[in-house]
Amino acid sequence: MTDIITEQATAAASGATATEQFRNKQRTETADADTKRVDTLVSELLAAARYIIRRHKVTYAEYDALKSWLIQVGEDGEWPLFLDVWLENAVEEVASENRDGSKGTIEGPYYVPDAPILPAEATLPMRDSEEGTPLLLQGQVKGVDGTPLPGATVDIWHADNDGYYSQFAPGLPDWNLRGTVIADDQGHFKIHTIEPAPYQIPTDGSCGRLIAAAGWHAWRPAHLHLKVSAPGHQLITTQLYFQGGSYVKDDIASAVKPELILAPTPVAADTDTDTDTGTGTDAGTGNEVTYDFILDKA
Ligand code: MBD
Ligand code: FE
Repeated sequence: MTDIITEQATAAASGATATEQFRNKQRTETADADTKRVDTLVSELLAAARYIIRRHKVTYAEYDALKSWLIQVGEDGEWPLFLDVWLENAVEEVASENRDGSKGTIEGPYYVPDAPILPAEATLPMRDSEEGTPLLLQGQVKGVDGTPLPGATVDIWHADNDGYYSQFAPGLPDWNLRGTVIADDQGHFKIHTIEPAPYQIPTDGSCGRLIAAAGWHAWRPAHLHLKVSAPGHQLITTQLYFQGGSYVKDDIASAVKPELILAPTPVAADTDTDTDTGTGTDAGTGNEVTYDFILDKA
């Protein structure tokens, strides 16, 4: 890297990081290798593909285009992105169908575990010059019966005002806009951050080529990602969106649910008497919103 050329965000660079993060991930349950289950799932998947080939009379040129595209997805490291954008929503739907608590949604490819531990009221790590409308997200973690949950944690990560995630785009501090907030003994938390911008799938990689070839758009609405947990309760992985924002009704990853749309309001101005001193403490400083998380028992 030279000190003159600014590194650009590339599909291959963010894909390589997403692939590495996925390999490091420790799932609590590992998929069992039951022969019958593998036989059923793979046989049905292949049967569906053969059905489509026959129904649409797929040509050798198209078959070769598919082969070269699939090879390229791997070379770009974009399997995590591809799968999380176009398939994870169905997996999440199945996984959460018996839950009574708050809605979850997909995790996506950009979670990094072990973000800095922060107190119940905290500002996420961010640059001195961090752009974006300040946002205060506050709330309480509770059980389905309404009991406050002591010992809850709210792990939060989101894109910046340009739509970039730290560790997946160059030039951002490692833990920018990522933190593990430890709620207080009543499950309360107050997180100061900035509102993220919508996220665009990289246009220079295989997923971008597919989107262009199919005439789709490449966008996810602005969103906050969260993992909320408490002792004795099921962890929920979720996202929160912003009412009226671009792509809320047209998310390429089909991960928006009505219960996950926030309507933040401007922070009330101070009630001090020095309203005309221009010190900046009187004007409303961005937006605030309250959102409680309800967790099912483990
Ligand atoms: C994201 O930021 C995201 O949340 C998902 C699900 C897929 C790609 C990028
Ligand atoms: Fe995201």
